Amino acid sequence: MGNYSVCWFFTRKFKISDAEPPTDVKEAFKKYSGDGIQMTADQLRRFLKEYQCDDSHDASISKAERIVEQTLHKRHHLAKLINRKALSLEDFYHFLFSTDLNPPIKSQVHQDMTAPLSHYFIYTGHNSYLTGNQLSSKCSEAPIIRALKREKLDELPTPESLKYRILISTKPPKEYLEAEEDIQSSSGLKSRVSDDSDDLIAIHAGKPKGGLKDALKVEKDKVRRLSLVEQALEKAVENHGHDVVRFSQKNILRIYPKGTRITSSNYKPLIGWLHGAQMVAFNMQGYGRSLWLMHGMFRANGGCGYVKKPDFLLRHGPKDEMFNRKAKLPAKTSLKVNIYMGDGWHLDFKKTHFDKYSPPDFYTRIGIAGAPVDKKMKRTKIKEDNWTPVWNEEFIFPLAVPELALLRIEVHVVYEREATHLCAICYLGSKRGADACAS
Ligand SMILES: [Ca+2]
Repeated sequence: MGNYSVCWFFTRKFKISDAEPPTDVKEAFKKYSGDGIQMTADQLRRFLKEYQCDDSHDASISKAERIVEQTLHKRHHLAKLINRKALSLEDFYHFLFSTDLNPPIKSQVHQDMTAPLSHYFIYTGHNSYLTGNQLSSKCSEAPIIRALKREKLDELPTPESLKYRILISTKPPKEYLEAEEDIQSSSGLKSRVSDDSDDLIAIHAGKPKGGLKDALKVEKDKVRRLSLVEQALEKAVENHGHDVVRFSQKNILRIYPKGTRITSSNYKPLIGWLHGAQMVAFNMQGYGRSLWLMHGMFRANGGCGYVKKPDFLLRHGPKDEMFNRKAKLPAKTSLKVNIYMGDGWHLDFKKTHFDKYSPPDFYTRIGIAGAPVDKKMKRTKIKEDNWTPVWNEEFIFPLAVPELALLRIEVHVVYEREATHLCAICYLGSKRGADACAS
């Protein structure tokens, strides 16, 4: 990592320095360890509860003991031989960096899963059987299996009642249509048990007859699923935003990528979510910022494939007012984020990957994807020639619609090769998510 050749006879030397823990980490260690030398399991438990706001049932002494043990085991291969049951500052710093032991968002379902399906955003793939682009790539079940492994794809009437089932959004099979023993339920949902005892559940897919306004009509005692291509949604929200939100309160609205996205690229998902669209269908085999937002969003609720829609999308005002994404709402809260440093990239990339003659120059872009009033991107300073950049910069984002705000963190290098981005995105739609990201 230290020497870079400039010419065949000349090399540039760069000091290799291990970044030390940020001041905030040192101060927290000092505060909770008491003596500033070792942090016991009980002291770590207090840190988790008070500082990390870990209010889960498992913020207990046994959890803290397990963390101490695992951290020591990871850092010191002979942990069993060292008779120590407490963390040093370095151990503590290592724990904070660990995505296994200190994940930014817990992989735990914590939202109510018993409301009707229309109350949820649902992780939805589009042409997920394609392995690459939309025209010439091969069909395979592998991308679907991969997508299912990434997030479970189950669905209908409540997520809870559909546990362990897979719902595929498609035209019903012929045998299903021919079957006479369909049971029409009062909600308009059809269900039938097929021979191999897999439940088939279908929602009537309403093809828009007449204008868009007609298609968005909410019918009494009947739920429908309406599919709109991305441009149709854009048009619909410009002219009938109010109707779109109302439709999606009771019915299922699916948005899908336009046909010209032959490279399996994706559209911006927020316009759909801000109008309550449950199924913002994506080319999961694609790549890029929109897909990162999609994955960030669905990490919110344990990666189960469902995220509860915020209440304001499910209700209307006394004069039938609906949520209006363009409204200039006042900030409800603000999010403070400290960007301390980056580490570990030298393990993933060759030392000349970004720049032949010197270590990379990293900077971070940070911001919010969400309602137009909250949307913002800022950036840190560029840290030149350092594989372990230390930024120590603070950012504050006022949020008017925190329920639908996603925190975007992207690390860039100034001399990019093949547009390499290193990225992390997480969702702030729940208190738990916001705490995790803010801490
Ligand atoms: Ca450089």
